[in-house]
Amino acid sequence: KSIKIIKNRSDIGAGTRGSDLGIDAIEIAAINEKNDYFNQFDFEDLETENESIYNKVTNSFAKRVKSVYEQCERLSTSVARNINEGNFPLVISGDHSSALGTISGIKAAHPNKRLGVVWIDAHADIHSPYTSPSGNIHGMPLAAALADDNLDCQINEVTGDTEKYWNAMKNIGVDGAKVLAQDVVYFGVRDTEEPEDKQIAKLGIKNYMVHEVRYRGLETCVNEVLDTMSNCDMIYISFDVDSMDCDLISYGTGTPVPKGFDQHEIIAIINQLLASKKVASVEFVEVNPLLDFKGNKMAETAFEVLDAVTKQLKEVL
Ligand code: DIR
Ligand code: MN
Ligand code: MN
Ligand code: MN
Repeated sequence: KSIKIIKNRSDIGAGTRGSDLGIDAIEIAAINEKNDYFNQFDFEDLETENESIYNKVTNSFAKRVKSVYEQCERLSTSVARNINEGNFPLVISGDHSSALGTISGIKAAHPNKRLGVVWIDAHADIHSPYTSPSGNIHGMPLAAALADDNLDCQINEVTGDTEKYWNAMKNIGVDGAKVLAQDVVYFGVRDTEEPEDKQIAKLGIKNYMVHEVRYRGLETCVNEVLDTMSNCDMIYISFDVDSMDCDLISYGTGTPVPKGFDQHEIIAIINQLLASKKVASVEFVEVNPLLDFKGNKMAETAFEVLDAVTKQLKEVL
């Protein structure tokens, strides 16, 4: 298998612009340390519709939902095609709404295989338009992948195009749920809203918090994850850079949160998961260089992770 980089330059699911520039910021980080990483692999640069639509907010409970839906479709199609061609899709995206596209593409390529999802993030991203306080779809990809709207906690009245395109999102790649709640685990979630807390408790999704990973040992925790996912045929890893500690690393992301992981912990988590040889795709999201007051520090750190993870990938593919 060979690695295929998929560049998905879209920021329309976030509340702040600029995560679409994260891909270039990561490339520049590589170039500045004279690492020719981005010349080593084939890549695809997905089409986007960022500029024309960003300021037209018409669906306030799921902002820009038609375009997010279309972008997830593009990514899903690319991921599915690459998997079918025998490539390993290494996805670099802007905002995290993209994760629905990647997950959908994996399932489209292997509809009968069971998928586990490891979500490394400060946020749970399990809102639906019915519960979202912000209407930003980067807070919703996991709910779409689970095809669960959490109507028990409904606060918004969702109608018209918002409802139509949200329902369409749940059917990208394959119809309905792409993953079971029992096959999802979080790492580092520490900034949630109440409807998310209730949903996580109801669905019984395990969250390996930063302090738990440190006191129990990272290897023990990841082994436990692989154990609970022993019935999964494949695993998808979603790495939101805000899972890292904003004070320690950088504020170069849309919603920075303190008290997160450092980059070495992230590398260790991902590389131990990769060693299982079950990982079908890894995705990097939410680097926003426009918000980085330490220069390009977030992208440099994301590249440090990308480079280390790629070395492990080359070993296991
Ligand atoms: C918040 C922030 N939970 C929301 N979410 C995310 O707007 O739904 N930030 N995903 O990265
Ligand atoms: Mn996220
Ligand atoms: Mn996040
Ligand atoms: Mn939040």
